[in-house]
Amino acid sequence: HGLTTALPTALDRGEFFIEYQPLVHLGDGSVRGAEALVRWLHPQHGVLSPDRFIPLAEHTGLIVPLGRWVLEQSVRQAREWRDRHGGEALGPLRINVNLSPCQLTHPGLVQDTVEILERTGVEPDALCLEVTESALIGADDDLLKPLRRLAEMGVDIALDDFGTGYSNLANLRRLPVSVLKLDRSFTQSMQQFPADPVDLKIVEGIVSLAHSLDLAVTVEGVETGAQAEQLRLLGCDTAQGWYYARPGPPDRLHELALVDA
Ligand code: G
Ligand code: G
Ligand code: MN
Ligand code: NA
Repeated sequence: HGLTTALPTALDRGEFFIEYQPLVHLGDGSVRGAEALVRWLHPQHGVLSPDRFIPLAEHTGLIVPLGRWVLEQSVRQAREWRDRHGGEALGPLRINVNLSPCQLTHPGLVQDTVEILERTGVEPDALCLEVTESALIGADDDLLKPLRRLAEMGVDIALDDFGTGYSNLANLRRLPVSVLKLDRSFTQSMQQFPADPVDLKIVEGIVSLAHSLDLAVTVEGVETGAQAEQLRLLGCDTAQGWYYARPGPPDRLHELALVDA
């Protein structure tokens, strides 16, 4: 239908834009970075969420140039935050960018990323690439090679939506990941305080395993202070969700970060 025909030219027309959702340190509440979330300002339909067009972009192959554009814009934005905000005490604000499985298999991924970091003067360790757990299930060495290269350079790799698929915990050891992003469903089960004892045990187990493998744990979808407190007590490191801020324009992130600087 309409979206399919409009998508190929949307990038050239400048119809995509990026919102940023803060990543907050659970220990001290400080803003440490943000996840980049792409939107499409469609001339007829208004703002479309990625769920509406990312699958289409993957299907048509546009995801490769679109993903490269998102990466470049987001890393430029991180550079701008660093220039304006400094962040000597906590380190520069970090930027998380989602990678679709098609980008993983595209041969230009490593070189594109290196070039973008060089052009912008952003350190690799200020960048985190998010890959879904399902994209890496059964991944062979060829698929993991580019991620390993990036990880060796200092880029963080996060396993997104962790815990939703058939998590193969033993498999974690061979993946070049340094962050687990715990799926929103775990946060939702922390609605009451105290939360369901079985869910508490599961999250406790995941956190303990992650930390023993030197992985940081980020939780998604935090909507209440009670959830944040529960997840902090369980040892989670970083949180993201409407309780802190909805995805928004880049200047808002800058303001949020300055408040507690
Ligand atoms: O904020 P929200 O509704 O917008 O995001 C919905 C989904 O879209 C999330 O699962 C997120 O991972 C995905 N997404 C957002 N931005 C990008 C992007 O730039 N590339 C890819 N591949 N996925 C994205
Ligand atoms: O990459 P990923 O699938 O995790 O993208 C995050 C998605 O979750 C986006 O659609 C974002 O808008 C949404 N989101 C972010 N914070 C919250 C929250 O606190 N509650 C809910 N229900 N959704 C959220
Ligand atoms: Mn994500
Ligand atoms: Na997610």
